[in-house]
Amino acid sequence: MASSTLWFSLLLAAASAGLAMALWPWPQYIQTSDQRYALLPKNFNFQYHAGSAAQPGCSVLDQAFQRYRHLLFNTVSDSLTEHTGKQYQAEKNTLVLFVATPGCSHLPTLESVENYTLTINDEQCFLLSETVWGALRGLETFSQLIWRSADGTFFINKTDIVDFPRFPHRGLLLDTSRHYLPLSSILDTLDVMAYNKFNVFHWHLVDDSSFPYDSITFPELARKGSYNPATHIYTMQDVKEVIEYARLRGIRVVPEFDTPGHTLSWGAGVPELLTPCYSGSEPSGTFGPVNPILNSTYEFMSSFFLEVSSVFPDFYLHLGGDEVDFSCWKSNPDVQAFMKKKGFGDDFKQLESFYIQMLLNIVSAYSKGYVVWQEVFDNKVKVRSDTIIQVWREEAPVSYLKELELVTQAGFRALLSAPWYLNRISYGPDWKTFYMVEPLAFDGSPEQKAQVIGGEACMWGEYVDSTNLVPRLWPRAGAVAERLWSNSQITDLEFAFKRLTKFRCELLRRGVQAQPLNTGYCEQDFE
Ligand code: CP6
Repeated sequence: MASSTLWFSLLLAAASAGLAMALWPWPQYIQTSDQRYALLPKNFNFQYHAGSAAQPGCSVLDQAFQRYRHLLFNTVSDSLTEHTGKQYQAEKNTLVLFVATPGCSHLPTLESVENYTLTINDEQCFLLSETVWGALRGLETFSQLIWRSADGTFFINKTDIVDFPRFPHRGLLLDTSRHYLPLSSILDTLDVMAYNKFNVFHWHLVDDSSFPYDSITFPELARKGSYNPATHIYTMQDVKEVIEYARLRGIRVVPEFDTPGHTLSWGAGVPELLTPCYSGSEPSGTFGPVNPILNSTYEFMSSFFLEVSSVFPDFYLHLGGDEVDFSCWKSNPDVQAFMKKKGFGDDFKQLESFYIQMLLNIVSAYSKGYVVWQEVFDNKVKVRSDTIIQVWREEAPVSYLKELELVTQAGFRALLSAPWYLNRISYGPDWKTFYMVEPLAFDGSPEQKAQVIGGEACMWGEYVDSTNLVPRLWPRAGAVAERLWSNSQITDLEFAFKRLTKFRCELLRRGVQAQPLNTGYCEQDFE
């Protein structure tokens, strides 16, 4: 790690150039200078180095070249490209890529290496990475380095960047149950995630409100449980499209099928799945969490998760386990009898543990790893040692930092979400509180800290649909993206504010309706 003196001199070098200031998230090491090179859109191209493991035909990079060419130069009208006829001594019209290891048709994983180096000097304009995923991150950085002068000429400054993520799991949660999000909203979000170097789409697909996932094995789930089975569902084709669109951007799709709580919408499509609640000695007609006392429940879960395990290729599934309301279980005489038989007394956490353990065993048998919400850990469910615990509660039963300490002390890997609720809005610059979170500011050994694999910004959907999703996400989610990518020393709010303001203008230029951070305007004109 650079000493802090060197650190700040690098920052100042970049700041004085004034141009790299729009970089978001900030790279690990950067050296820039005032020396600049012109780029001519009609001559510009991306090239694979002859020795690169990736070559033409590599879908991930071929398509990325097309996207970035479009992003960079599509606004250029012919009159501008042909423009003044000025000759520039120093032109840079080729970015050469060298990818060290093959793998263009793979999926990104938690273990994917995203490192890259970007070198722009008199000799070369060169992007070096170990994997195609690193190349994608480097292409995004490259696109953020290019700027336009008043007469419309494109420039890039002499720059050296060595970059890699601080955390390997940098996620964004979207909730498509409380409100259905059209496929286009999801795909558009994946684009902007890539601009921010997010690499995990946590798809909270279903919940109490609706069940939009169109299961092949159990078509009644969406037919009866979605808001509208003709329009408000995700077909198998939609799901495949999301996964491939994400892959091409180096983003993993981790689907969440939350049980045993948050499952009301499952009830319509699967008779007997939910626990009937009682008032006195009579069923009240309402239903609670998944019924943990029936064999049929586990038979259903086996079939359902068999399908889910094959539809979603990521190694990890999110199995939920949060906010289980015990009142319905308590009211049900059959559940009470089951508790007695099992010797659980009146400790409903033990019943919850029983259910979760059954479920985890089912999913383990499908060779999947899993992520669960923190209650599964808090309630002392026996889980595999490679389980990932997602910390979402801000204070209770302990502060989120204390929870990270406990989870990692117990040897589990952890993900942090508690301080990063994008759905929660307040007057003023709340991005600063997201930004100033330090995920490793808990007492623990270096080994414990290494168990924090990252975090996720969450957009719960109770008050969000496609009308307000984009401005509520961006640029605020960017604060989380930088915290999870950049060096822990990058905490200067003024520096962040300047860059995030520019980055927001760049998002507008790219067609993203990102909300303003404060008063002001954007220099560039945009459609
Ligand atoms: N939905 C589900 C939610 C929340 C959770 N699970 C939630 C509740 C309160 C806050 C944040 C998130 N809306 N299914 C908890 C993980 Cl503050």
